[in-house]
Amino acid sequence: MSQRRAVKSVFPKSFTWGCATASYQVEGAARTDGRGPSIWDTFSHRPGCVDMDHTGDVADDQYHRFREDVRLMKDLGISAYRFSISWSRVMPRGRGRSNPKGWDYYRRLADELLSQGIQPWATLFHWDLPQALETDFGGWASRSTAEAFGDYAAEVARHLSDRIRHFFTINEFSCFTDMGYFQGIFAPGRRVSLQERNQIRHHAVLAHGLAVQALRAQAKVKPTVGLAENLNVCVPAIETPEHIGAARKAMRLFNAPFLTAVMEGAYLEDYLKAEGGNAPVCAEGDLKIIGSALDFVGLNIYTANNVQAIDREPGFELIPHPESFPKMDTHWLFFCPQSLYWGVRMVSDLWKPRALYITENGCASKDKLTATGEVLDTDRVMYLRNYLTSAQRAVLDGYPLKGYFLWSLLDNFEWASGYTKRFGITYVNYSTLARTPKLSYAYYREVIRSGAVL
Ligand code: PNW
Repeated sequence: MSQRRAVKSVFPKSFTWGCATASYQVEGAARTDGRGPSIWDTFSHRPGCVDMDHTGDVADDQYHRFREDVRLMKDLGISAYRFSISWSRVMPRGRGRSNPKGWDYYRRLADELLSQGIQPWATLFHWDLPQALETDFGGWASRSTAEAFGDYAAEVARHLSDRIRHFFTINEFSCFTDMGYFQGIFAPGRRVSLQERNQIRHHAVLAHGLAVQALRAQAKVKPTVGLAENLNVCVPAIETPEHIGAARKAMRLFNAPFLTAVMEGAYLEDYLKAEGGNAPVCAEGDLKIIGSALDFVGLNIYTANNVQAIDREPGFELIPHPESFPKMDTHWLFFCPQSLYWGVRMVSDLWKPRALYITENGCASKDKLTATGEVLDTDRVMYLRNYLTSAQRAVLDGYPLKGYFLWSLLDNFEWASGYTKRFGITYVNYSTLARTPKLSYAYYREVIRSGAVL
């Protein structure tokens, strides 16, 4: 065929296409303009905690280069940018004194986005807890941190809700609670007991609920409030009613401490029974706060677990990934495109949220610059094509999937892996901080332009 075939749009015009990042991973400027230290500054500066002892001191320097990055977004054609607010940049000790220069930065960023027709979507907490709260209270081990988070959310609403309408309270509960305080592989790198782990989880979901209420109470214009959760997605090993039912049951239980509690305003009996004497202690009214109604639910989905039905209790079984299961360039990132469809479908069927967004999806690849200065990441294009096809299936089935945010706009500080893992659709040279759009950037631009998977 000599002529270019017109592609039929599948995603509606109103579909939100975006990219996501997080403060500590991209901003840099760690000691600039009065920013206080966070637990990730402390952790990354402790030898041996992060690969190659990399830190977020400079990262992508988005703090100084945000105009260039907004241009990249504009050329890409996205209509929304998901970024996070560094709590210790705006409140250096986590509570009390505010830092005007910190608020100014997020105002400048929001204004630049809006001037280019891009909606700012702000996450209040993407793991960079102010160090002072860790030092003074033991961080998330204390209920005081949840309360401080509610107060901080009220401050965010007061300072930024005139220009930012979309808010995520918290990003990914399990990563900063379990991985930070129980496994100790993320900041603050502690290894607490099972009871403390469960209490920390409780403080995290409580903080989310307090923030939902504070944002609504203090916002100048009615905000849209949700969260971004990397739920444990269960896909049926085979798409039969039997296995689908088993996967749904598994999903509700595996997410019991976090998303299930948030959506149901209750802890499952099975979760409490399994934890026994280590179950979290709740104050009166906590669960009602945790279950505060949301405007939308954001799902960070990269991979999934296969589940099959069995004819003994509990009726389902998780199938471990065989050694030969294909993976992207990270040990946990199994290639499982149907996770987007099943994540959306299961959450819809279980809890009927008003709206759903994929708030993160993407992969790490071993990207290399060619001699001519290109990055031809065909593996990431393959990943995105398959995952987006799966998102498209959810839209075609009529599930309320309203948008998709790709992780990430730029290569950035990948937590304990430092800069060794690249998740961007734009390549960052960490010596010069030059940005080079990859092949996957061009691919995503075409998907956005045509409203269909190509
Ligand atoms: C998410 N896991 O983290 C985060 O929200 C991002 O900040 C991060 O850069 C991105 O995904 C890529 O990793 C995750 O072990 C970290 O399954 C670990 C896991 C999942 C998500």
